[in-house]
Amino acid sequence: MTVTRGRLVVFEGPEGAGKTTQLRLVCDWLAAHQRPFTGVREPGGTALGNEIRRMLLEPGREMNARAEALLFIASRAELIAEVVKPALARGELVLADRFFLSTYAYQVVGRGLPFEEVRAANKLATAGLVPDLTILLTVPAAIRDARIVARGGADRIESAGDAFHALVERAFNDCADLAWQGAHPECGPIASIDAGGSENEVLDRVTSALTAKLPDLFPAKGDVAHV
Ligand code: Z5A
Repeated sequence: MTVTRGRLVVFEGPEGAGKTTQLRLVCDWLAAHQRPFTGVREPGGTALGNEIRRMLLEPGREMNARAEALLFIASRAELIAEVVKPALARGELVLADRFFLSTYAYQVVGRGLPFEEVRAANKLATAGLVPDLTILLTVPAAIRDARIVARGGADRIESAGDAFHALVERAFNDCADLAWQGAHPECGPIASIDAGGSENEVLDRVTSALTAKLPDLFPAKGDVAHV
């Protein structure tokens, strides 16, 4: 029997946009409907990746921007080889909390690293794997800041300063543009979602985008099962 390759759906956006919350809600629905899936987050998700995550996010650790980019990419290489590709080969849906779009926003635009070189390093890590869909959550900085304050704690990247985070936010906003997506095929299709409002209001928008792009996995409202 031939197993159809699974699909890779990525949740992206600046910190506090609600990626982790929405990914968890979609995973809850998949589990409740006995649909096989694998949920991962970056950086991390493997023994090596978790060690890299600790180094990358440790407050106060000094790190060159190039080393930082390569560590994010190394964590991705391990995650793809150890977890993502095997799950896709089993025909599973893989849901990822961040992927290359984050490296683009934080390291290329935020840190100012040369795009083509970072893109080449990422290609080495992913072996050409492209997301089937990226859900990009966008919400004004003031709302995100309030959510981050309510959550508490700040890691090394979150503490990088307002100018850095303004660049990152602008980079994520640029990705919503179709011309940008055409010039960045390694990112795959991106659906930009307004992440303002309650968790359930955002979930409604997320599931509409999932249904529009992946109707075989996420049936429309009124069909047998809907998120
Ligand atoms: N990074 C990078 O630089 N380069 C890369 O290539 C990659 C990553 C892959 C990972 O941190 C850091 O690494 C990240 C980017 C960088 N750093 N920054 N800055 P992480 O994995 O620890 O954290 P994060 O991805 O930034 O998560 P986050 O800050 O928690 O954001 P989120 O996942 O989008 O938000 P959330 O956890 O779902 O929600 C945050 C809070 O808001 C929480 O208390 C929720 O209960 C609340 N929330 C969520 N949704 C709502 C709504 N709708 N209403 C009200 N409150 C809400």
